[in-house]
Amino acid sequence: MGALPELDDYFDYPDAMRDETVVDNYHGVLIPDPYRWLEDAHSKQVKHFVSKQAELTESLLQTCETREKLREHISKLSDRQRYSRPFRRGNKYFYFCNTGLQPQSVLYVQDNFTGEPEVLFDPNKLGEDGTIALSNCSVSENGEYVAVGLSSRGSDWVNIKIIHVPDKCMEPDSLLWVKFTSIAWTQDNRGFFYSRFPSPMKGEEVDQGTETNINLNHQVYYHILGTNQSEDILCWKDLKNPKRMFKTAITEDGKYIILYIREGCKPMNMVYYCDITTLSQQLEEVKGNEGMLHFIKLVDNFDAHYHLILNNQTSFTFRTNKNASRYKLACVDIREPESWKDMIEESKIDVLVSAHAINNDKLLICYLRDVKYVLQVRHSETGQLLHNLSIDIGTISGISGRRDDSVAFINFRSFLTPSIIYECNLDSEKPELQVFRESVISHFDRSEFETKQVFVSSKDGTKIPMFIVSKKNFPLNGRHPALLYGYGGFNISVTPSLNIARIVIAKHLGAICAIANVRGGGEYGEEWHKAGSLENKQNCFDDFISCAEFLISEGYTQPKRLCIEGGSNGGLLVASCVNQRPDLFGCALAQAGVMDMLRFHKFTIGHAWTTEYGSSENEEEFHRLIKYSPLHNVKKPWEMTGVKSSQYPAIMLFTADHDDRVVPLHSLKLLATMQYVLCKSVKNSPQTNPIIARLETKSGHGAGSPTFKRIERAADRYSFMAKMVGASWID
Ligand code: X98
Repeated sequence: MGALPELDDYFDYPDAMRDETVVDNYHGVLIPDPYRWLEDAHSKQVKHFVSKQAELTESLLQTCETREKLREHISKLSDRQRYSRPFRRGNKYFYFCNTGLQPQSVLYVQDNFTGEPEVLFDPNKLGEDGTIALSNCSVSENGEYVAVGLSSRGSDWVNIKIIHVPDKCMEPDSLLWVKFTSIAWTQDNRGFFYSRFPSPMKGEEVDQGTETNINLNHQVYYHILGTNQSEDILCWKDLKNPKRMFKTAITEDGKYIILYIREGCKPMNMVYYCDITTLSQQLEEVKGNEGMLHFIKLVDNFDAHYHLILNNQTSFTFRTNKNASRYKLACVDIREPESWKDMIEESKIDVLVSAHAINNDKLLICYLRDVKYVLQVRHSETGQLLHNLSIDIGTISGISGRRDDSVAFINFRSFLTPSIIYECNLDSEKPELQVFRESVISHFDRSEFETKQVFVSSKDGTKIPMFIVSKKNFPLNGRHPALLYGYGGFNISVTPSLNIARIVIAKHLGAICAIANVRGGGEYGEEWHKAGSLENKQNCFDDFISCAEFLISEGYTQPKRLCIEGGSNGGLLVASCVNQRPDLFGCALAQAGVMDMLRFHKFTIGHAWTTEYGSSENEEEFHRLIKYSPLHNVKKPWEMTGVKSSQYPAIMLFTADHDDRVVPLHSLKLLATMQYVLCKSVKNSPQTNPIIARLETKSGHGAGSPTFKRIERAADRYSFMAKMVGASWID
């Protein structure tokens, strides 16, 4: 184990002007915002600030001894063939494959199941050094056309293009200003429904993905193949409720379009439907009078979440959390919309996380039991359990197959298992999982590692599950470097999954990697989610802190060797915990975090998160947010504790110029604030641990990031961690 760093050099952080005149009045409370100018990403001053910070960070990273070795080893273990599940449309099969280090995965097609695969679309050929990602892919019913959503430089914006499968050529159709969309083909293969926002006013366009303006007035359109986007038919909008978001699906029988309506990120939505057996005629009418499709309201309130699993004519089966925190399947005949019946009742312990209708009357059901997946075959009309399909401890990360397929393809992964794709014939008397494709990692011997799950008592006594991945047989001597990861929000469960970079740091830095399933996620259903949102948000931080304390008290590590990590909502988790317990950690990595809790709702899709956090526009919620908003709670620890040497852990914030999900201003403002409060405003500050930011270009919130960028980011992140917690390379 290496010595802890002695970072006596005072960092010469770039100057950042403080505009003391910017002060907001929130319900009578005055809150200064001296770095408001950092919100204008296009200004010269911000570009200058960003480039100076990037220079400083790079100069520090160059001193991190493990950076190159990490890059090399993560690269070596990433260099393996990775396949997606195949899926069938018409008589063709489609799948994605990445040979290893290709920036983006390539789309393949083959005639029938045993045909020779051919490249259908390779996003790597689109120039821009691998930063154009395929974010959506939807194939027409006859397998003749593929609508692909292309995202540039990590932005959430999507440009839909169409590929003609027989000649593999791109059609001239090009759909812009598309975001947060499904692509739902009608079964006549004539076109599809998609959702978009209004295009910006002339003169207001900037480099797509760098805007911060709020996304409002989502609308559903129907695009007819071979036409110009200006001719697309508006099918749904709701200008009276500009924050509502729409997603469409076509039932497998092709008879109905389902409109899901959400407002915010709560697992709650309305459901409307429209009989589209006479779609052509309806579209003509809609087009003529600029009206909308005639949708019928099935669920017209935001009481619960509903997702259609299957229909038999007018009998619809939904996965829902209506009066069922852990979800259930419920049926309704749409001719009697008031009369719902449970088909699979809520389990007393497990969360029903997904259901897929395959082979006519079979359902593949996934449950989550203490954060591990359980897979079952049930009857689609009675819900009766037919078979338990035994799987290892891990995650079912996806299932493909439809009612007219007898075979399902099932993706499995775990902490020490890269993706396995199973094939399961649901037509057989006793369906079994057979390995269809398995990703093999050379130079990786999983028997060197172990995974365990512990349950940590949080501040209020709630048991928090935590996975621990490490090399086998290490002594609990309290000296190991440790990485603790968490997310804690939006009903998102953090389930077992292989992370190559973490395997590398477990092996070569002797690190133990812990994954805390803090409240706010969906691990135990909606109750668990609610217990970590709105007025309960502090529970997330308490849980994470308790997990850190557990790692210390049980002899895994010690504060100076403990690094916490999280992204997005997890970036907020990390930054809040650092503010609340700066003494507990040696290093913190906060990626793309929501850091300004008073203003997040003003930018891009931030308004949708008020269902999780509340809003500073509401007085009661303002008082809650100000208590934990990372930007507003940076305090000098030596003043809080009276201990002169107390300081913040080493901190690396991460953001990217095309992150239009959590816009960069959050991290930039927090960075300037921390550098000022802890360092620049104090003569001979005790804060010698660095506070820096990795500011990426041509990148966004994370999705669609090319392989080489993922590798570089991980190497930078963990080489910084290694230096800060005193971990040296073990061969
Ligand atoms: C979002 O903000 C997700 C954004 N988003 C979507 C899609 N639909 C949405 C509908 C309503 C609200 C938000 C929606 O991406 C969507 C629809 C169809 C296809 C694809 C996407 N999320 C939160 C986030 O990114 C949590 C995860 C999803 N955050 C960043 C929360 C705080 C930090």
